[in-house]
Amino acid sequence: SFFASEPAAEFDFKGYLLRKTASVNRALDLAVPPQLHPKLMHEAMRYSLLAAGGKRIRPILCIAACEIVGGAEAFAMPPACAVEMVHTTSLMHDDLPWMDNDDLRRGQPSCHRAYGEPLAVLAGDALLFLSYRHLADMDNYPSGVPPALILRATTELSRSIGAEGLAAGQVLDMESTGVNKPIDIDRLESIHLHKTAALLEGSVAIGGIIGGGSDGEIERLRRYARCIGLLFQVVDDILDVTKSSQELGKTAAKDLASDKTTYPKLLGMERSREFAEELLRDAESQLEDFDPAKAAPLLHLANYIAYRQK
Ligand code: GRG
Repeated sequence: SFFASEPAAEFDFKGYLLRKTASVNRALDLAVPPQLHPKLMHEAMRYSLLAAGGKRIRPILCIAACEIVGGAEAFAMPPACAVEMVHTTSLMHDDLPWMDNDDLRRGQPSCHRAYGEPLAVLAGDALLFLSYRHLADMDNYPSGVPPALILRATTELSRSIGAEGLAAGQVLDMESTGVNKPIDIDRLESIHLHKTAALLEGSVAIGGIIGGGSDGEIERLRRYARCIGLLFQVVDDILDVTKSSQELGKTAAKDLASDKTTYPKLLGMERSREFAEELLRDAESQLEDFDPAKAAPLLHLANYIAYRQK
């Protein structure tokens, strides 16, 4: 861990994560039924979404944002499932041979390795459209959620995925990859803001909207999410370097030779660590005006992203 001190542990963050992960997984399992026709397509959707589940950071952020403004978990569960479906689609497509070309995802064969490329595209598309249906269908909510809020949330989801969000981030990233394409810090930040931060921002903004948050509260949640989005990437880059130097020889040259621009390459390790600390402090400061008890999950989530070891 590269920070001086970690937050005091009065709040049972581990228990919180376990509880929320379990309820998100239950809801996702119900959201994509297994036995529908065409069978293989539903199997591929469930494979990527459920068989090798990820950390569920986005749905948990969505629920925590709903709760910090006073909303109940049940209100945030449909959008929480929707953002995880979108995230899963982006990974299924990102792994394809003409994108990142990854054979493995979360330790298992990537969707296109398990089901073939056409199905990885189409099952991903199906999951993406299911995300909208799941978010917009009033039947998925407890009674009393105003339809206008669901409409706002739908707009928000769309914004975080498309030409202002995820998809743009992937294009910016592709355009910046290659040994003869050195990029500067603003460009690197723009890639991460679109590719990673946009969906995190969408997740908390939607949680805040569905929970009935004020414009001011939602704006602070957005700033928080942009900070942790960048933080996620800076820490990722730092861990890449520390990992390489531990696995002496084998991968030590990998980072230097890779055509990927990273924060340590642009800023050096010392300044990258400082930047990570600044981002964590900034994220934390966005939570200051909320009730501390309600803010604990988002505070710990930011620290979890900062202090993680992989
Ligand atoms: C239109 C949905 C859509 C996608 C098309 C392929 C693509 C554009 C975008 C790819 C974006 C991408 C791969 C972003 C990476 C984001 C990221 C930080 C992934 C790792 O997230 P974690 O750590 O993963 O939350 P887990 O496995 O825990 O879910």
